Amino acid sequence: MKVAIEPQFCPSREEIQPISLLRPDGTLVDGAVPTMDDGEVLSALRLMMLSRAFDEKGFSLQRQGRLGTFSPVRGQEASVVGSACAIDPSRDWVVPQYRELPALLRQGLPLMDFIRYFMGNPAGARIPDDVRLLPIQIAIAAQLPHAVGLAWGLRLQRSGGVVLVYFGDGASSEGDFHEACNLAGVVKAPVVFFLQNNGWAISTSRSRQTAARTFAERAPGYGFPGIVVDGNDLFAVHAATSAAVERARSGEGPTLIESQTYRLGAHNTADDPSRYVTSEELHRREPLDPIARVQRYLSQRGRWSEDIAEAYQADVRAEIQQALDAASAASPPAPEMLFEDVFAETPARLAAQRDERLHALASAAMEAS
Ligand SMILES: Cc1ncc(C[n+]2csc(CCOP(=O)(O)OP(=O)(O)O)c2C)c(N)n1
Repeated sequence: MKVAIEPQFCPSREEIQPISLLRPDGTLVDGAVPTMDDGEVLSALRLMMLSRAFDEKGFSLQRQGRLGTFSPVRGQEASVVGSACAIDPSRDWVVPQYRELPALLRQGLPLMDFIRYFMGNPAGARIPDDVRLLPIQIAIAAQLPHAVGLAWGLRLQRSGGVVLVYFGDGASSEGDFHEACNLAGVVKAPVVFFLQNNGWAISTSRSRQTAARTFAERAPGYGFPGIVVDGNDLFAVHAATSAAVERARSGEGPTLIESQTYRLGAHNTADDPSRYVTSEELHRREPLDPIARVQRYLSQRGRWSEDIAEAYQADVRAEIQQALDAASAASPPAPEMLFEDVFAETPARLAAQRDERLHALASAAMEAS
């Protein structure tokens, strides 16, 4: 007799609707109750506006040669800020990729340090001891195994801390993503995998990244839940991340959140998106701007007006200028700083390289004088 072989696990064709609480017009979805009060929404909005203003300033500084290549957050502010506001910086950690400035600031990193980092000053790479943050990671997905190791360690120490790790849709195609998810599921690491699906990995579109309907549905294969959330909706992101943090803190293990957002600009200051994004597509996406959505919500509650918007704008610009002035006034990096802050104790071979370099610089200075 012939046995019919039917696979038990098949990709489903069913449409997945992302979790959404706040509509683009600023009204709440029926029955939705925000997990943030007005005061919290206003501080989240300020952080989103600061991030947007920094993107603009940073682009012009990069063009003047005062800042290195950096990746703007533009379009993803609700995704980054909504998630970052769901953790407790006094015990939880952020493990970033490279497009999460407001999450770094919320953890307590001084903006001046971020600027110094992008000015090429190693002093800016030194994270203050009381700031629970790992360094910016440029090697795609390499931060994911680190995040799981950190989370597992926090669990073994019974610290109650949770790790929020950021990465992109492109990063999810790397082997590190699989290894990290697999281990996290096995040891029930208290980690929230926060995948920002911004439509692009530089010029590779989301449709070229995976044949799966969503990125989040990979999670059950590792033994933990996945959530798809409207990443331009501050409240949905905050609520979903809060639930995942709660789950991790109570010992139930990881969650994979796919935040469906959109990169409203260039990949970084070296990119020209007009070569691969049509202006029609950008035009279609502009109304989804996460900042305008929160402002509409607050206006409807009588908590936002043009005057308040102007005051916030002036305030964030002043904060950025102050940090920029401080970073520019700080002493330029000394040559030996290149060799510092990598190892707790400098290995002999590195010390030898440092001494050789300093000796060469001193000889060159003597010859020039
Ligand atoms: C291991 C590795 N491979 C390739 C690159 C080059 N690279 C830099 S950014 C990027 C795209 C990453 O896309 P995604 O993970 O979706 O994040 P996004 O930049 O969209 O936030 C690539 C391939 C890299 N930095 N590291």
